[in-house]
Amino acid sequence: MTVETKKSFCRFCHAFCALEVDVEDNKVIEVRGDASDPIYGGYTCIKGRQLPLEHNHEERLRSSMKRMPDGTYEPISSEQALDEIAEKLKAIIDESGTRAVATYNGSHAFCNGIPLTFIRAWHAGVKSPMFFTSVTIDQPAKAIAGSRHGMWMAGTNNFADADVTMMVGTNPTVSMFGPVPPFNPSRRLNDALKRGMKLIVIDPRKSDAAKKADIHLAVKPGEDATLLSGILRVIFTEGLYDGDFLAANAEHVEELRTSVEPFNLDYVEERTGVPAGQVEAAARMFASAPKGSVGSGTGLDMGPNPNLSEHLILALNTVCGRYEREGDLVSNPGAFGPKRPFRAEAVPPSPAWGKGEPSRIRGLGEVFGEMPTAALSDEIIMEGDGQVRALISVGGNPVAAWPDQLKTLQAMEALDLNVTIDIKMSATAKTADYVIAPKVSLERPDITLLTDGWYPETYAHYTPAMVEPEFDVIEEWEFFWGLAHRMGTPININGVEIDMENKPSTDDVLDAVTANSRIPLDEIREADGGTVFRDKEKIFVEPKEPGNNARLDVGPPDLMEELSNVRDMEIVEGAGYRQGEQFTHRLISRRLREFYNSSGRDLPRSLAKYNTNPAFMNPIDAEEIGASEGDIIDITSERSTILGVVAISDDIPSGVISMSHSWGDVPALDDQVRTIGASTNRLVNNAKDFDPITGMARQTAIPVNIELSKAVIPTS
Ligand SMILES: Nc1nc2c(c(=O)[nH]1)N[C@H]1C(S)=C(S)[C@@H](COP(=O)(O)OP(=O)(O)OC[C@H]3O[C@@H](n4cnc5c(=O)[nH]c(N)nc54)[C@H](O)[C@@H]3O)O[C@H]1N2
Ligand SMILES: Nc1nc2c(c(=O)[nH]1)N[C@H]1C(S)=C(S)[C@@H](COP(=O)(O)OP(=O)(O)OC[C@H]3O[C@@H](n4cnc5c(=O)[nH]c(N)nc54)[C@H](O)[C@@H]3O)O[C@H]1N2
Ligand code: SF4
Ligand SMILES: [Mo]
Repeated sequence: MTVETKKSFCRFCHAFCALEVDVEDNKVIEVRGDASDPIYGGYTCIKGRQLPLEHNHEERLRSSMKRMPDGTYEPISSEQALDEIAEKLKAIIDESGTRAVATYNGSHAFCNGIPLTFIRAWHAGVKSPMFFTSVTIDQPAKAIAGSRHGMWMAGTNNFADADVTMMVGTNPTVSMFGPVPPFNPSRRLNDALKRGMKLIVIDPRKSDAAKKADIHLAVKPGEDATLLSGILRVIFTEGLYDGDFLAANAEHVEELRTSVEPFNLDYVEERTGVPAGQVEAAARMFASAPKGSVGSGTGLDMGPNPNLSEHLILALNTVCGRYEREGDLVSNPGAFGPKRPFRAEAVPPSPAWGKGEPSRIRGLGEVFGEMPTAALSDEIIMEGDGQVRALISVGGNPVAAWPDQLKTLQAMEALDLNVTIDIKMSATAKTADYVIAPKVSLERPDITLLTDGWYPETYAHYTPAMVEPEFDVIEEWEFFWGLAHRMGTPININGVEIDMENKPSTDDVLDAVTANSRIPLDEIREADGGTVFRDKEKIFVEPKEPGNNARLDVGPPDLMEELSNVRDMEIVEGAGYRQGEQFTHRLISRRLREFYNSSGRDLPRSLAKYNTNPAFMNPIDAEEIGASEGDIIDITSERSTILGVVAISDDIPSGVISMSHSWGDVPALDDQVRTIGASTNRLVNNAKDFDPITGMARQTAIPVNIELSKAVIPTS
């Protein structure tokens, strides 16, 4: 058998690195970075290099599964599963209405060009508003803050020619996220530092990014709003702001200035642990550089006051005028998005909440057209009109990822119909009535839709399927098409009515998804591999439209009130938030290079690096509780206790535990912590300290106590 080499791209994570794929006998046998690719230049990571194993893994589901009355699973054909599930959905809708039917779309609905669009359209056809995604347990604050502050149509300054970059709670060279474009971000960051770009990192621990920073502000977890206010105060008092830009394009500047005024540096130092001199230096470094912006990640948006904190990020860019201006080159006008103008003007605030379907839980409701995932377990558990009775999870793992794991487990049990589409028997799949086996990435045609706007130039990649699986697996959209076909509901994508009698091909669906593309998909299909598309005429940022007086709102009254409440909080001894709370540590979230949320925990080369999610802690803290490397500790929040495997590290400050999320399983398996890890979401209380707009629970900076565990855990 000969080996054939074809071009494709990795979808183990959302970075979509360009690959060369060796195929033999309809089997993926090896992948390499495509060195000829103009954007990625051959980059891959340890996860992507294990793609062949992911495809051929012995534990991969090669058929869909149905739960039997005794709790075991038996294979079921996808057509039979669809018949049964469609029947059940129809019965539930007849009895309880369409609100009883929800979908949750996780990270692997995003690492794929079709599901989000297709499943939204399915919801529209079924008339169910209950569309949930992982975004609302991730960084919903970004969309909320943007909708309240407004956005700059031409975008913030590019990373490629930035003189300064500030990163808050993000670690781009590991996460492929944040202000560095996630295409070989290590190289991009190193190149930028070599050409003289200054880097400021705000992170409690010495993260990979912090190790490269000119200034690292090791903020006490969860105190970012205070620190960012301190930075803004320095910029105002020292006159380092862009007065012309503010006068022409912003409103409520005075309100912002007076609101940050009480955040004097003594106070900021006491509360955040960052020395006053460092706050000053960071503010000067950021504000005095001509170009460059601040961006944030999960470390900011999962903490307390996420919308306020994210607003302060936007305000910092606005106050320093860190936007592309009239005459600047638009380096990436996008391939798959529609043609649109790029003008040097504000897109005014338009709050992305308070409309649409109300949630029955905690006064929440729709945010930017989705329902809040942090309240979905309550929507399932709480009886009464509108109760969610059927859940279809797509490429997500609620038991691992949703805040408040014990409540999530209760919800999974309470469902009348629990379906998950997953490549393996995940912690969630083990609670499901049906597990639908999907194709894995290299088995499907796909496009670089998610990353379209992040490229430094207009770049796009269409890949055909590399191999055709010889067993009964279907794509996510095929599952939803199959349901709609049986339920008699329509699917309309970008004005294209999908044929509901004869199943279209994946390429037909991709055509519908990209119906409004600036660059036609057929042109992208013609290229072999990832390609940079250069416009015949360069596109430059146009002047503001005459008569347009839209302004960015840097100091909306409700947020200024929230900021004043933050300032009024008493500074608590130890790690609690409120007076009377007795906690010694704050547990913070982080990512590990070798895994993608709960994915990768079956890949040997990843497991050789970590076979658990260690509880990283400072040597002094370990000594204080008598713990050594590899010991088991109890980590206790006000919600629950989990076990953690100690890993001692000088990179973690005293008072902080740093742990990766989405590990572990159900409580009955806790004694396997050394090989399956622990669920940090069991420490999270989704009904306390939640964000009142998005429902976002506090998933980092969680107050905890630690002690050497009395649990007897086998060492291997
Ligand atoms: N405490 C705490 N909680 C967190 C976070 C945190 O930092 N701290 N992070 C949050 C964030 S940012 C996110 S995005 C969420 C993630 O939440 P989820 O997306 O719900 O969790 P994942 O573990 O990414 O789930 C992905 C699932 O998709 C499956 N899968 C892999 N490939 C495919 C495929 O090709 N098709 C299909 N159908 N399935 C596939 C995997 O086996 C896995 O079970 O978790 C959130 N939860
Ligand atoms: N290898 C790998 N890559 C991934 C993922 C993965 O699991 N593994 N997950 C993907 C997903 S779903 C997402 S959303 C992105 C997220 O991308 P990022 O947001 O960049 O995620 P992290 O790498 O966890 O970086 C968050 C940083 O915030 C810091 N932090 C924690 N708490 C606080 C705090 O209170 N304040 C401040 N200032 N910092 C804090 C942590 O120490 C950490 O260094 O990554 C994606 N990429
Ligand atoms: S960073 Fe790694 S996992 Fe993500 S797309 Fe690239 S090779 Fe795949
Ligand atoms: Mo995420």
